[in-house]
Amino acid sequence: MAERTLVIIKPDCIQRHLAGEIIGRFEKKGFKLVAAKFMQISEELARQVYAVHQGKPFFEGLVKFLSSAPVLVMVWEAEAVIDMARKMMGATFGYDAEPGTIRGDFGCSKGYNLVHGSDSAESAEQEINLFFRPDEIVDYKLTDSDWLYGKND
Ligand code: DAT
Ligand code: MG
Repeated sequence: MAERTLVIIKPDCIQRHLAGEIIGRFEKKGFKLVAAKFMQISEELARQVYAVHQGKPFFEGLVKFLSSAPVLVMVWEAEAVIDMARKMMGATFGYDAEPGTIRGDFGCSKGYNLVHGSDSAESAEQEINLFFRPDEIVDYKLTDSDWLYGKND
């Protein structure tokens, strides 16, 4: 089965009207959207999403930011999608991110960074389970998948 990753279009990205731009980049790349939810993340859930950063100096601010306004949470699927999505997002902050990446093209903050993407297969599985029940992830075939991926999908 192709890999899956959790992507969050964060509060700053929604407020800056950039959600469509981000979705468009992943669509055009050829990733398959298999789940999506527009919601406001509770402080408790934000703590779970960023549990690995608990104790770091920026943790409380990060939790406050992620739960401050609505987000769009998505699951995207493709071979090696975890690494590809993170490459497309760029370095953690727009200040350092290369032009051509999402963070590099749309941000210059050292605090807000528009998007979240899972960083490993383990965190992807864990993060997807935080937001979606198995029956909320849609199983279907893109009609152009042979053209997108070759015949090896
Ligand atoms: P990434 O989002 O690139 O995976 P990360 O997992 O290291 O980055 O950190 C999670 C989030 O925490 C990141 O999106 C923004 C915030 N963050 C990371 N390092 C920070 C720092 N030094 N100061 C403030 N916020 C930080
Ligand atoms: Mg991370």
